[in-house]
Amino acid sequence: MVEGQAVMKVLLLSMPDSFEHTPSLAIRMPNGGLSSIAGNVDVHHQVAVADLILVQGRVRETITRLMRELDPHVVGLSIMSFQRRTATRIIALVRTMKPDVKIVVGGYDPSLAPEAYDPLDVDYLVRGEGEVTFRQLLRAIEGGAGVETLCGLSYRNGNGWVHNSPRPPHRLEDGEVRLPNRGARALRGYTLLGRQVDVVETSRGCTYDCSFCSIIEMRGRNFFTYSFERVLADIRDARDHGARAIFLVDDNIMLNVRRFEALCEAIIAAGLDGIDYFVQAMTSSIANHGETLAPLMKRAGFRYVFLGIENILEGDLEFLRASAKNTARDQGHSTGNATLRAIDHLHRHHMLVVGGLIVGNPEDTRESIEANLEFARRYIDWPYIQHPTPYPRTPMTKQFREQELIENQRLEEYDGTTAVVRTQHLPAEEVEFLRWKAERWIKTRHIPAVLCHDPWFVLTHAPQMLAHTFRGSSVRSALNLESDRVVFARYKAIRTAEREHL
Ligand code: B12
Ligand code: SF4
Repeated sequence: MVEGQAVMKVLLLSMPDSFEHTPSLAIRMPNGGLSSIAGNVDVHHQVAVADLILVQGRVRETITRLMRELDPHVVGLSIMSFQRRTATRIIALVRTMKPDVKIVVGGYDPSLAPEAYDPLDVDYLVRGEGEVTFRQLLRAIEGGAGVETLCGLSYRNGNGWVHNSPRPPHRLEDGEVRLPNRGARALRGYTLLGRQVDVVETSRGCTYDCSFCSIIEMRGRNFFTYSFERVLADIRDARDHGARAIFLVDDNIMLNVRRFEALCEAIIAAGLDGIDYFVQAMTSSIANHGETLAPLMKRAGFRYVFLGIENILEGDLEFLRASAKNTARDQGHSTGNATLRAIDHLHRHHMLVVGGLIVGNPEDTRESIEANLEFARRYIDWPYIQHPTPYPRTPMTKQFREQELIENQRLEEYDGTTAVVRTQHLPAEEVEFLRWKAERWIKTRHIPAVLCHDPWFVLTHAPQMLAHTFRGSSVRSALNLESDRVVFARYKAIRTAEREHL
């Protein structure tokens, strides 16, 4: 440590709230943003990262313990919009325990709805990417310097919040963003169906503009990539910390298919193909390049591919502004929807399709929703069906407001599987009921695939997994003595209780 430097103790927290398709019983992933921030502070500081998803039933006790053990000068929270209410409670707890601690918020919600943090007792708000802004903020706090010139930072002066100019997205060149610090994690228990999981980034950004997605408002339309050398070092580091499954969390890794193919080859050449990889993909990239891409992905170790199908009906795709990324092409000419072709390529090479669909769009009828559910039943291995959700500042939110379709303003329910907007033809609750009723059964069909791959996990967790998927059911409902509507009402009540983390 250089003379004059003071060790700052920092506690970084991600929120415990999860949603229907990532039940914490089976899926508990680290927050990639916080590990990255931990890896980018000046090295003399002491940082601990606590992903509260790992302690869903013990949030208050865990924070209390960590605050006592670490006695941090700075506490940072990473917050998605549906986690805002929990974050508000955690901020109050932290403040009560240590009134003079500096509280910093960051992530999608503070970046896209900074005004919501006006009434909260926080000191700083980091907008957009956080590595460099947070590093500079710590330096300023450490040295007692002003923060007026720190791009991407909002702070309070005597008259309220001051929002400094935005920080342009990092170009990810020249080691500007250093590797994540996984050693800073204070809690254990990350899992993807029984295998220790980690997250790795190879790029940031996207040049599409799907109307439901927050990414464009967050960082503009751009795409920057890390070098393969760095990506492989990151994968090795995750593996050395125990990961046997890795989720590549890039916003849109398939924007550059040639680069992705080269990445698969690099993973194989580096001998890192023994890990299970999970990636999000555009259907068009897989459909149009699947002949060569799919076998290569399989060899590199890819197991689950999340396909952003969004909807199988053209009208819905137009509303979602997702037609282009779902178009199959032959010699440059459109040959229609890419989804089936993409699924076929993946299945032929024994990869599993997580099908991202969005039902409950403004024009949706019972029939159009059923058509999507039927599609999921027939072609998808793990359904990831959501409802359009008006997150802050997305184009979709504007449309829903203009059409006065938003029925539910309770942000903590904006978790993607709670329908909060109605269609022109159906109330929100009916949309959710249709999805919920179908999706539980589609999920059970995935158990054999998991059993073959991770038998021990299934044998030890199957009863709890089924109980979770069918929560709300009873002996009476199993005997058909109770209607699905009654079970659904119970499920909704359970879900409401699950949202109370402290
Ligand atoms: C990977 C991912 C997931 C993964 C893993 C989550 C995890 N544990 O990390 C899974 C699949 C589980 C997931 C689930 C969900 N996700 Co998600 N997910 C993403 C995705 C693709 C990438 C996030 C990521 O890791 N980026 C890389 C890291 C490095 O960047 P970052 O997180 O943005 O962090 C940077 C900054 O935000 C900032 N920052 C973040 N936190 C903090 C904290 C401090 C103190 C500071 C200073 C800075 C800071 O600095 C970081 C480094 O630069 C994004 C974006 C996208 N294109 O879709 C959506 C996204 C974040 N997800 C979203 C949502 C809504 C969800 C779900 C609710 C439902 C859904 N629609 O899928 C669930 C709920 C999650 C849960 N807890 O159960 C939304 C959030 C919208 C919003 N306004 O809140 C996004 C933006 C997608 C969208 N719809 O637009 N997700
Ligand atoms: S392609 Fe994916 S990351 Fe890009 S705007 Fe659409 S949903 Fe967002």
